[in-house]
Amino acid sequence: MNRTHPQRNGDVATSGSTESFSGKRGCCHPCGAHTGCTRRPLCISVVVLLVLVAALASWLALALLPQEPVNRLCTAPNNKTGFLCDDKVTCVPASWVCDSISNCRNGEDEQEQLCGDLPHSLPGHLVFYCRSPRSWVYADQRCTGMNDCGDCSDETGSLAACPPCGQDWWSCSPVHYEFCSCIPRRLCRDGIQHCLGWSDEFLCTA
Ligand SMILES: [Ca+2]
Ligand SMILES: [Ca+2]
Repeated sequence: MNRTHPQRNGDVATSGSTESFSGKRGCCHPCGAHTGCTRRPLCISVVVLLVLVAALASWLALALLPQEPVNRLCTAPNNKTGFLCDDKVTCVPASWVCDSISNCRNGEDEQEQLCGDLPHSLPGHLVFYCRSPRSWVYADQRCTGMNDCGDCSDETGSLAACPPCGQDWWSCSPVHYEFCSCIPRRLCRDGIQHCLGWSDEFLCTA
């Protein structure tokens, strides 16, 4: 009698069960019992592809998240409005930003993104808009005693809202264009008229 016995190295159908086949070969487990050994590279490829897709999705999610704007507001020496450098320590006076001199260690006060379209490319806190249309000065030029706007709107009136003349200044109507409502006391009693009513020469005390 000729009987056909199952072949030891046969395929799944002739070996009797997939489990015994897999156990002997020691492969194909990651993708399930019904896959053949010849698919193992395919299993690995699928896993690698999934990992890549997950990584790409994560990167895209991070890239598309709205970036938190860096808060650059700080107070520079002499209580001036300033620009905070990346080191989070150095505070550059507003008027030092975009002056073609790098004042932050990495030059972030001069970068194109900041200086490419003045004053619109500047953070709002660095800019003071004068009363005259399209005129602006840096925020730290407001209330300095000097007429930076040209129409004194950075020194007098409701836009600037400056405090009265400081102790180093004398209040009067200046003769010279460079001042607005105060002159430096060092100009008092120097023999030269600086106030319309001559108060700098007759009333001012240095
Ligand atoms: Ca600068
Ligand atoms: Ca000024």
